[in-house]
Amino acid sequence: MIYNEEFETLPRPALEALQLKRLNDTLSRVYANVPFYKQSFDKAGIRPDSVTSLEDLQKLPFTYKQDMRDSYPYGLFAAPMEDIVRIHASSGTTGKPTVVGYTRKDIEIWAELMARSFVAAGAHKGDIIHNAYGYGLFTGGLGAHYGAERLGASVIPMSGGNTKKQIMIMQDFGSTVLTCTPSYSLFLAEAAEEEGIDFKKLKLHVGIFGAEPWSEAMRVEIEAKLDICAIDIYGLSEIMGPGVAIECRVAKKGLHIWEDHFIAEIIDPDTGELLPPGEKGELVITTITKQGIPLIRYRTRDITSINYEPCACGRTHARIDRMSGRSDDMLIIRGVNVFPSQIESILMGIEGVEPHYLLIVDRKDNLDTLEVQVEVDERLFSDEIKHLQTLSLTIEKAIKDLLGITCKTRLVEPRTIARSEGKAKRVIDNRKTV
Ligand code: DLL
Repeated sequence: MIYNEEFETLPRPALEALQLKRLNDTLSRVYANVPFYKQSFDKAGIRPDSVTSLEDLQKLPFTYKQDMRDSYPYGLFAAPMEDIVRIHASSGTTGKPTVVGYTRKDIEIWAELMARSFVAAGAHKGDIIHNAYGYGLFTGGLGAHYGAERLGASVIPMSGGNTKKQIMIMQDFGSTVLTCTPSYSLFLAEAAEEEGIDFKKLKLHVGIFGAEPWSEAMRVEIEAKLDICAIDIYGLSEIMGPGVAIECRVAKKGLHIWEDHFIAEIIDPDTGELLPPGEKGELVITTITKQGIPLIRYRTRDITSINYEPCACGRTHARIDRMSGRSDDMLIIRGVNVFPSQIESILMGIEGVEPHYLLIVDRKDNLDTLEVQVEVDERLFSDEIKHLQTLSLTIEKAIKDLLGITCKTRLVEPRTIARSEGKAKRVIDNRKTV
């Protein structure tokens, strides 16, 4: 089944012509309405009307997460605030989040692209969609919610957490589709087992999992434990939220990126050069229909490759490979984006803490864990133990308050953490991904 047969199966020449037209409209709009883009195009000597082919896109400068941070909160918006009907945000490299705004039309397009994504994953109107992505500033919850309603399915707005209740609802309400992070799906399965509930007896037939990296091995495990088909969905708040790309259930080989709304390029992250199909590099996305905050050549930092071969499902939109990592140091811990520098600035603001630390990320019982090892002032070690305990709690609370993640701290004596002569190794990530 295909949700929007006309657009999802457009022959490539027509699709590319549509992309060029929409690109030109977007370029004119950002040039006229966003001072940042006017300046950056002027600096590069480019006028919007000098872009006459999709190849010309390569002449345009990139947009970075830093540019969004520099224009915090609304500086890159291309529509007036009275036309913005929704605001979402995700973590940036400082305490300030990256802010995005949607016009009514943006929300409608997002709902349609999520509805397309649900159908590509094998969901349909009669499904009961159990949505355990978080509702709030994070785009996961509301993105999936609007898409499920657009499809005409029954959506259960569970949001994250409250695991026992999730299982009860899934069982009693007869949920047929599960949407959450892949790690949470395994956690749900284990929690169900502890409750003596056989997950395989639930009515679920498909899970639509994303927001964090996961591997093919993890898919095999999820499919076996939950007895469902596990589909990979990709997205990022800067570009829209969930539903930028999704695997189709028919081929389950690569994620179709909705090319009538986004132009994808794969570049060498070091040189910025365009790479040919099949080669791994950084995904760069240009939005071509967004009104609230259109982005030109946005550096996602996600590493993948692109494939334009026809797909067995009949969709003509290119497929990107499962994300195999990031070209920056962003970590995703229980779905929350975290930069080591954020933890560093929290630590450095706490009395008695030395500037040497190590973050150890692991996955236990299918949930991400974070241990923060940090050196503390020598005098604290000769002090009473309760002072160390208080300091640990202070650090854990500050990280929870500012970043929203739970961690364990391990205070160590000065000179315990290995020093490095080059780049300091701040993170040990023991989670298995690809
Ligand atoms: O995670 C949007 C989303 C919600 C996607 C629900 C899918 C499902 P952000 O919080 O802005 O948005 O984080 C975006 O998460 O740049 C990737 O590094 C990572 N990511 C998202 N989906 C996947 C995936 C949402 N399927 C960042 N595989 C992105 C690997 C993913 N990484």
